[in-house]
Amino acid sequence: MEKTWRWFGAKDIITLDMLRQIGVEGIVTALYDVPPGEVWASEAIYSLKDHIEQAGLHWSVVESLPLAEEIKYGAPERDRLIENYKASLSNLGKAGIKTICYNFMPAIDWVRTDLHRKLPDGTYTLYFDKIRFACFDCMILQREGAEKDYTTEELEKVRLLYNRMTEDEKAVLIDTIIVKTQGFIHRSISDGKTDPVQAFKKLLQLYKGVSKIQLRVNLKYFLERVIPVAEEYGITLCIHPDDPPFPVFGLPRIVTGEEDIEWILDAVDSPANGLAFCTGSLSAGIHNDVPALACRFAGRTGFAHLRSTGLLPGGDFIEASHLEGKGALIEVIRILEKQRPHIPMRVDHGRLMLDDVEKNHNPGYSFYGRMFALAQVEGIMAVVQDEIESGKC
Ligand code: DNO
Repeated sequence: MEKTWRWFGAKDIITLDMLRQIGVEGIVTALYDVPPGEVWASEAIYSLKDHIEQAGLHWSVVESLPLAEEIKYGAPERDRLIENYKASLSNLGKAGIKTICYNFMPAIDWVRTDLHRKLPDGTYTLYFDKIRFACFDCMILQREGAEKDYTTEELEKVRLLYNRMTEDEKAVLIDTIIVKTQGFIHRSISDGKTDPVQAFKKLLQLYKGVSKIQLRVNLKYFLERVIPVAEEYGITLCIHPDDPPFPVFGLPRIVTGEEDIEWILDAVDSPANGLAFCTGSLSAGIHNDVPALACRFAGRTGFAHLRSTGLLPGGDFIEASHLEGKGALIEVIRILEKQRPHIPMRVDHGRLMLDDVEKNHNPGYSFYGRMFALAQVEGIMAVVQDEIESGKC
């Protein structure tokens, strides 16, 4: 697979020159300044593409070409927004960028409750703590009916936690769940001037009455219109699994495991309708056997995100080392290297280690931590290559 790296544009303190030195081959990036729903203009695409090429690299993957919420909850304006999406796709296609990642998570992208969980070796990782999450949901957000989603025992723990939390700790939890993890990936709740909890409540309101079935219907409506454009340009549009792959905030989730993925790929049965195989997101679902999913869907996988998680008692999960955990990267890499040797893959997330700790990296997107993980993944890839060449697998 091609070794790619998520790079956040010219303002990223991790420069393209640094990436060349650590063996990165392709860049995963986006026009981060364009709000979801607006057209990505050809000039802006070419300018970023040239900038990347001048550094001796190439723009391999767009992550993400984000969808306006209106497309997801099915507002009347969606047709105009889908036309804009099609225009962006064709501008990308004309510029030769053929792998495009997106997601269909309503209102909130990935969810974590702790961005600095200290490990025994002194490094830090990302963490999802179910009780801290429930505490935000029930006590801070005060979502209507939230209590129904938790057991009596969990709610008791939530109350105890809330009562001993300081105002500063509450502010950090809010910032972690709906601001810091969202702002850098095109989300609306990134403006420090607005009240994030109120803004998030409004966003949730948009999905009132949108069931899982309706959300699927809205995805199909979108795919039926955009996939023909992707086909015309040889683009693979790759849907990213929900992170985590279970319902949060009472919102429907439609990319959580085998049945969902099968449904999506069948909804518009075209190679242009593909999957971003994220071992990390999928592994956080107790119901998922990640290598089995890789076997099943390798043929429609256009992009891979490699990381792993460990599931813990009580519904928590931790982002594990890339060599451990339920992501089973050794097996998944063996499957993908055999069946999809040319697709781009990127190491997803990394620990905070060494000089990373002082830097203000986007959550999960450290330099040394990701470089370390890339080296681990490269090692696995080299062993698998050897197995394939020598006929051992
Ligand atoms: C966070 C990621 C997300 C994901 C996008 C894909 O690190 O899980 O940013 O890549 O949602 O569309």
